[in-house]
Amino acid sequence: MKKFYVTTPIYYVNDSPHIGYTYTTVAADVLARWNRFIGSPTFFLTGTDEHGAKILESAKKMNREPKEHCDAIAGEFKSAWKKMNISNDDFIRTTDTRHEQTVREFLNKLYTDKKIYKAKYNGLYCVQCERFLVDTELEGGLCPDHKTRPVEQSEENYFFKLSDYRKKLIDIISDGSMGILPEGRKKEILGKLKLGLEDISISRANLPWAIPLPFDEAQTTYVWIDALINYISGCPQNFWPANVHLIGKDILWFHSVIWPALLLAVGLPLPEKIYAHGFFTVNGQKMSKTIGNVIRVEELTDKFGVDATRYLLLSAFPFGTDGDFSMDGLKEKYNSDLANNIGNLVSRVVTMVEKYTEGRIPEGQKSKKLWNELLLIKEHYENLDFNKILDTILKTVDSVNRYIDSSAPWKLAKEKNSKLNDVLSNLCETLWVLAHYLYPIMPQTAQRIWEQLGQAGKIESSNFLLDNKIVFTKVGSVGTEVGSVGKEEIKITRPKIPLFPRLT
Ligand code: ME8
Repeated sequence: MKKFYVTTPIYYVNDSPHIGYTYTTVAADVLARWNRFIGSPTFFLTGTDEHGAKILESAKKMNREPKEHCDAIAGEFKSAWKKMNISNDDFIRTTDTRHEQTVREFLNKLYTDKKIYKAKYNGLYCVQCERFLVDTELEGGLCPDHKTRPVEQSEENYFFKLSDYRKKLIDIISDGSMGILPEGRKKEILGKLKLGLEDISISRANLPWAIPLPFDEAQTTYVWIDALINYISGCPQNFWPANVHLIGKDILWFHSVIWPALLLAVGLPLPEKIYAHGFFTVNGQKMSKTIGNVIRVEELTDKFGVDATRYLLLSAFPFGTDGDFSMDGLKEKYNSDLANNIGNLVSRVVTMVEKYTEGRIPEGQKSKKLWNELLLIKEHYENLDFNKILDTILKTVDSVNRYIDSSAPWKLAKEKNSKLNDVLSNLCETLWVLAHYLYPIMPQTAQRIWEQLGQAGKIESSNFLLDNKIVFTKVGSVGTEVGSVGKEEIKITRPKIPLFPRLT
């Protein structure tokens, strides 16, 4: 089975975690959970970006020592991810000794292989972006993203020979040997590369809060070079190259141009895919501290619960595109997709089995595979097409609800018609399969459905996604004693609390 290594950006510790970071991290978690479920050896890395002028400024503002500040915010990220049920295998911090050591080795290799040279540089630096801006990017002299005036910097720095890699980058991006997704982003990067590529400064002369260059301690490492190397320093043996670097579109240039060029320069394999998702606004406005519309993770989890928040983030708009969030929109989606659709289906089926067959999953004719379409989801996961995944799930739930309406089990029960068993057994199987496909997105919900179907243990130990066999296991058995649909011992239980209580 092919290994799977997925990463998120490492987030700046200038601010507490908000739903922008949660968006990317949940998406990466869904991919990691899916890959583990289908049996791939999986490694999922996230972490925090802790050096540079921006972090130093934010520490000063909060009257904290830089490291103390980083510890506090990195701790907030860790607990936010725990709360969101994020299954990262490691959490890398750029202040970790293991990371600093890797950065030194990486830079030393570039230096000894003569991929770095010293030169004078004059430029306009935006601390919030942590990069130099060129004149054509400015709007009225200001950074277009942060609306702040960049500062003029003139110093002697070390430069990486980025321009040497222009042709090679164009080739590997054009022929798809390093994937950039969605397709539109690939075109955007190729377009820019065709215009030219300049060398970049990789060090700073007067910035103490950064990793000193191993070959010239008077200079420190540029924060972006430091940060990108986290994907190597946090990667266990045999997992490189990354299969997916999941990022927002704001940092695509760094990941699709600078990062692969650095890897080519040190002779390491390139990531398989870089996926840049869209950016979202809140009620039509950019999420920012100044506007005061930053949504914290807890605001969503307090209202909707963890699983629903994961679902709502991924379903609000197509993954690769920009979109807008509004609390009203999220609530509407919660009620329609989760309370009325998925939650209601589970409750309908479980209630009928309890009422008509005393909680036993009956044996019946499998006349109809209601869940056939769910099998297509595998391909959507491979393409990171979260929208198609969710659409397929909702379509299936819709058609199962229609199947219930048309087969009217309540009538069959009244008539003591033996077809009732066929219908109920079909429905139980469908919920069983559905729970598997819901698991990566809503792991706790999937587990609850699993338990309501009378299944013991953890749903993630099920083999269904490997062998497509439905095997209902008797509660209390130790894994070897398996039953099939119809075993009397399997009792399904109606939950005391609905999966998704309706919000008013
Ligand atoms: O750029 N919509 O970190 P960062 C969607 N440290 N995604 C959003 C978002 C929004 N409104 N706001 C933030 C950095 N994000 C560097 C990365 S990696 C080697 C170094 C997400 O704290 C999105 O994933 O500014 C975006 O790319 C990332 O947060 C930027 O996080």
